[in-house]
Amino acid sequence: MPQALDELFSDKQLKRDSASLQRWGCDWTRSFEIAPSAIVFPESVDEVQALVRYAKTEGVALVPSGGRTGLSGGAVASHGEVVVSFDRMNQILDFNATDRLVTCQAGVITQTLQEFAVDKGFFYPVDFASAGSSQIGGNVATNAGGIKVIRYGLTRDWVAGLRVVTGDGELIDCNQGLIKNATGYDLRHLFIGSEGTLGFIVEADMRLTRQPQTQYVMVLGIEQFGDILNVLAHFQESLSLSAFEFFSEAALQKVVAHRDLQRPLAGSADFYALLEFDESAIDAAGRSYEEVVAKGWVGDGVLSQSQAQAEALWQLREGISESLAEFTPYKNDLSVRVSQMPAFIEDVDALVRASYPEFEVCWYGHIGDGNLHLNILKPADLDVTAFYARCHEISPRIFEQVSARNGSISAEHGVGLLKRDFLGYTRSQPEMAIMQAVKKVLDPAAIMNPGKLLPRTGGFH
Ligand code: 2HG
Ligand code: ZN
Repeated sequence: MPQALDELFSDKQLKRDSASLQRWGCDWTRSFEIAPSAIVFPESVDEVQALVRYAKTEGVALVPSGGRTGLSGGAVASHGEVVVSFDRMNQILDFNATDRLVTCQAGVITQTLQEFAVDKGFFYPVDFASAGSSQIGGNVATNAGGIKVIRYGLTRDWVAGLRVVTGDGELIDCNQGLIKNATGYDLRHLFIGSEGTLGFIVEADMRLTRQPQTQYVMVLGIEQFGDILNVLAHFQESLSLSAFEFFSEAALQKVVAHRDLQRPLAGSADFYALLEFDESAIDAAGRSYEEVVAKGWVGDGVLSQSQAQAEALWQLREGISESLAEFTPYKNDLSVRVSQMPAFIEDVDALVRASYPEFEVCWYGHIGDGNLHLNILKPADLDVTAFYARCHEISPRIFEQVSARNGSISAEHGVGLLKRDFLGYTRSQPEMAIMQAVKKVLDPAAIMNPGKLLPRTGGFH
């Protein structure tokens, strides 16, 4: 390890012990080698700039690290990289009620921003199960989505300004928190979702909105996969939903066992939909419920009677991912247009049944915005490498279905290492060539999260 890191950072900002390397060198994926050479904890933008300039001169690869809750290996350091943790840049720097803007350092935890907004009488609406550990910088770098996208959109929609340190060590201020700014290329959007491959986000101006009404949650039991979308369309005819999530009985069983939760309904169904809506929509939701039951799409349902029950019902959906971790799942995070979803689900379901007869498969996700999570569970007696090899054999066939419907092989989890070699199923060759050319401009020494996102084909990175 070059001596200079010790000169750039104090003892408390630099770790090289093996427990720390293992802890900060990975995300929630469990299939990649974890082998960083050091972890650094900058405390200021100046320190990030100095580090990047040093890394560029010395040819040291850097891996940015937020809350490490990613599911695609975007924050994994497998090749002796220096991990750049934003844990010590975790302050809210500014708030302006007129602008409805909060300026966050990259390491602010998502939930801290959500709570700060509520304290100020506002609302930060992007939400997901890992909000308690994920960081704003990571959310922006992966354009995180989550459970409220049908009402509030993605992280991208809440970023008003970004300060970014490029691979040259330059600090650039993108969009200055403005609403209107018609001065050419909006570089802010280039960095959103770039997974640290173009620059490191050091500060973000995040937009807030008004607090919503009290939310109610309904869970419905549905037998036919295809009817889930009929139910969605039917409810949307008469009310605005804040969320429309689904999960299969197999997924429900896992989360109920893992968190020791109550099942939502007296009986069971093959699938469940979870809907959330404003208090003022309760009557419309009740009428829609009667109608979807009458149509035979829904067998039974439950409506939250209290905030505590609404939260308990949400746990049935939000706890699924964590409950599957012990099965070393192979994760698919697919999206197509909502209109394409029924045919897409039918094709993927048939393919999965035929391809993985020996594996348990859990379906769940944000079906209201066209996003499916398909987790294939490793049988206890199969070795991880053999399991992943088998999944990698089948993945291209699933991705062909995605491609045929102009969908995405990574709706919200990012590309990282896990999906990198499959990027061509969603992005065209000319697009990938442009992405590589852009990377070369912003990261000429190829030190910013190298090997992530962009395929290695073409001899670049
Ligand atoms: C969710 O929606 C997360 O729960 C995780 O995006 C999905 O674990 C997954 O596959
Ligand atoms: Zn998700």
